[in-house]
Order: sequence, then C-alpha cells, then structure tokens
Amino acid sequence: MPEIDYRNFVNGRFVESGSTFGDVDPSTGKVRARVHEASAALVEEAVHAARGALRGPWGASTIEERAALLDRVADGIDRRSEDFVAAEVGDTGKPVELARSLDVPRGAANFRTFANIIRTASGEMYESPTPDGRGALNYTIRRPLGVVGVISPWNLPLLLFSWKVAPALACGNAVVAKPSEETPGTATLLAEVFAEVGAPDGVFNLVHGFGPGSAGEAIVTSTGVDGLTFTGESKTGATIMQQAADGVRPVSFELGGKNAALVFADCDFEATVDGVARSSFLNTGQVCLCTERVYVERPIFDRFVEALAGRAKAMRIGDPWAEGIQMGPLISQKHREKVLTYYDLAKAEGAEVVTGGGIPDIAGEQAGGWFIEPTVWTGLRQDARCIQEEVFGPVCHVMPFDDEAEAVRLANDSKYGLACSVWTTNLTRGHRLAGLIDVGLVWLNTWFLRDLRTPFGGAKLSGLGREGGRHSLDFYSELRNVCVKL
Ligand code: NAD
Ligand code: 6OD
Repeated sequence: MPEIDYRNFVNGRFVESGSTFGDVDPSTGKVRARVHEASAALVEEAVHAARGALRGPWGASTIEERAALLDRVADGIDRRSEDFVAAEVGDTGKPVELARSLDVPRGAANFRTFANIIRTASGEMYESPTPDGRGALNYTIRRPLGVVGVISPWNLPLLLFSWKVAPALACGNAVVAKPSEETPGTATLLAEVFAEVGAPDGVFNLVHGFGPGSAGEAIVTSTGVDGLTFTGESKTGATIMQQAADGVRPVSFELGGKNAALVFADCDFEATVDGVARSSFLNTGQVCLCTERVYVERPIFDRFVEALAGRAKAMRIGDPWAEGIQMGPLISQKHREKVLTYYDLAKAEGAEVVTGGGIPDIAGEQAGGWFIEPTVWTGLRQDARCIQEEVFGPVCHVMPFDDEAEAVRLANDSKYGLACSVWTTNLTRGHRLAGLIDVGLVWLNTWFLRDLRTPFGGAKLSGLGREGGRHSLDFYSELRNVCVKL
C-alpha cells in the first residue's frame, strides 16, 4: 500500500472518496500513491462551493486582494519547491533538473505574473460624439466569468495547471480544477498551499479522476460551470466542445501539435543542432510544442542529420534523480505502446531509422520503467502517417528542401498549427516566413522561450483562442461596455 494519499480539495477541505486508483511512477512502473477519484456528486459539490465563494467575500474582492492571494500562492510554491519537485519527478519520471529549472519555478511564475498583470490591466475608453454635441464616454470594465472548469494534461503538470488556475483567479473567478489522472501530485500540493495561505473556501477546488465517465466529464457537463479551459488532445477538445455547446459556454483550448522546424543553410549550425535536439527530445518529446518534423535546406542536410543523430545517441537516459540524466521515461506503459507503434509504422512506411527506434537497456530499479530511445528518421514521404500524426514522443523526421517556398509549403502541410521554429541568420527571411506559416507561435533561432505576457495558442486542430497576458484576461472575464451620456 503506498504511503502517499492524494485527496480532493473541496470547499477548503481535503476529501477522500470511496473509489481510489494507483498513481504510477513511470521511471519504475511501481505504484507511488493512492488517488481519491471524485464522484460526479463530489464534482457537483465543488461547483456549488465555487458558486458559494463567488456569492461571498471573494465575489466582492478587490484586484489587490486577489493579486495578493496569488503572490502568497507563488511564495508558498517557492517555500515548498523541493516537495513540488519530488511530486513532479515521481509522477512523470522527468529528470530532476528539468523539474527544478522549468516546471516548478514556472508554476510559481504563473501566479506571480498574473498577479502583476491584473494589477496593471487597463480597459478601453472612447469619447463618442452625440447629436446634441455634449458627447458620451464609452469605457470597459471586466467581470468574472463565474465558475471556471480547468482540465489539464500530464506532460508539464504544474506548469499547465497553474497557467490556467492563476489567471482565472486573478480575474475573480472560482475554479473547479482537474489535473490528469497520471499526474495528481503537484496539483494536490498546490491545494495544500492554497489552504496554507488562507484562500477563502471554495475559491480553488481540486477534483481527481479520469475523463469520460469520471471527474473530467462531470466538470464539462455540470450546468453550474460557466466556462471551460482545457489542455490536451485535439480529439478530447472536440468532445468537450460538443458538451459545452449545451448552455453556449465559452471554451479555451490548447491542443495537439505536429510542429515543424525549418533549418536554413545559413543557420548557426551548432546552435541549431542543439536547439532542434532540445525541441525534439525535451521531456522525452512530451511537450505539445516539440518538433516532430524537421525540414533542412539540402546543402547541409547530410551534415545536419548526422549531427542531430549524434546528439540523440549521446543522451543520458535513466533514473530521473541521477545527476546528468537528460531523458526520463514516457508517461505510461500505454503511451509507450502507442509511441512504439509509430516506431514500427515508420519502418513500414519506408523510413530509414538513423538512430534509436527501440527500448534502451536500463538496469536496476528503473528496469521496469517506460523508457524509450530518442529516435531520428529520414526518408518518409510528406503524406506518411508518421509525418502527419502527432506521436508525442522523442522522435523527429528530417527531410530536405530546396527553397523557401517549398519549406513553407511543407511546414503548412499539416492539420495542426501550434508552433514552428525557423533557424536562419537572415532575420529578414525569418520575419517573412513568420507571416507565412499557419501556426500560433513562431520561434526564430530559439524554441520554447516564453514571456507570459505574450499570446499562446494554436491554429487549426491545435486549439481555439489565445491565453497569456491580456488574452487570458479576455477569456477569464466578461468584458462589459459602459456608455455614459454627458
Ligand atoms: P487528454 O486529452 O487525453 O487528457 C487531458 C485531460 O483531459 C486529462 O485531465 C483527462 O483526464 C481529461 N479528459 C480526457 N477525456 C475527457 C473528457 N471526455 N471530458 C473531460 N475531460 C477529459 O490529453 P493527455 O494525453 O493528457 O495530453 C497529451 C496531449 O495534450 C497531446 O495531444 C498534447 O499535444 C496536448 N497538449 C497540448 C498543449 C497545448 O498547449 N497546445 C499543451 C500540453 C499538451
Ligand atoms: O508555456 C506555456 O504557457 C504553455 N502553455 C506550454 C505548453 C506546453 C505544452 O506541452
């Protein structure tokens, strides 16, 4: 029986349930915690608690009171950062250095940043002419959406959970939030922090469970939920959108990707190989922004493939707590089976496996973990399934191109449209291409460099709407126009 117990947090209290499930450490394959699955009735209780909070002092809170709460939460995460790191590494198997440098500090940054954004947010104002010549003033005010349902995935658990909870609360909403069933740990610690810093009851409610037939579906179908924000697979987004149509509730979706990198012969070669290796293999390729399609200008194609494969071969895979480990396991046995299906499919579709393609030999306690080799393919046709479908593992395909127009055509030949990175020392070209690639995010000579004030989101199957900075405020609040006749 595991010692760790992850409970729900509803109306300011930790709540057990009659139904529990195991939380598996993917680096060992062993159950590390017991998770209390919220029933539909408990989710409904959480929705009522959130509504109650909106009717109480939280509903009348000032911007400064809300910002101060967010700052206290950020400080609370910082104070317990090693607890958060341990939970994140335990749940995902990601290298401890990654959790320490990316996931946990970014969790705190989400709260601190949205505290500052709401403190400094302004509205619109127009002086309008009227027939009597005295004029009118039009100005906007923001009001909360109400009860916001937050549903997040397992790949960057705390980062993606807090990225939505923080702006929702900054705007004065109350939330009912569900982390992925694979990664309940840091969200539960966050609930502890909310309790420690004195958040009013019902403002932040946490429910655990799965999607269909479980807590996820209960959040989506609850008529007490006024808006839904979701990060996950495009297919799940489509299902949620159908259910949210009942009541015409607003949705914000951050979904899948099949992102391209365009590498030009004039790039800074070594920095580009490092950048593309990072964008393909970070977090075992389990970042929605990861590069799975690399297009390289023909004169440097062979040299680039060799160098990228070299980076993949050199990666240290294994125990996430060991020093110098760069790659942990995939999230689950099921996900590894899916990725291995693509490794087999690539061969059937005619790929040359330049490196990887299998399961690495890992000794000791980690022998039971869901590790996989970082993999580089070449030789596929653009219409191959391995080029068109999201794998969500540490794998990319590299294909040559001859000119800029072809590079743009190949990048855009996808039903997804999340991110693209362009690698060139010709910034005029980079800027030109940024306008031509059908994605929500373009990086020039870098990848996953984030300023939380900037718009984040995807085109096509990759999402709906934008979050980040004032775009988050636009989703998490109703903008009201006030017209004053002078
Ligand atoms: P998923 O869609 O399977 O699950 C995401 C969350 O939704 C989980 O909490 C799950 O329990 C819940 N869920 C599943 N079905 C549901 C339903 N019918 N109703 C309500 N809730 C439901 O996604 P995942 O496997 O956890 O995450 C990987 C996917 O997420 C990849 O496709 C990846 O590209 C995408 N992703 C996108 C972004 C982005 O910002 N665009 C960020 C991270 C991950
Ligand atoms: O950095 C972010 O704000 C963000 N939403 C990242 C998403 C990563 C996807 O896996």
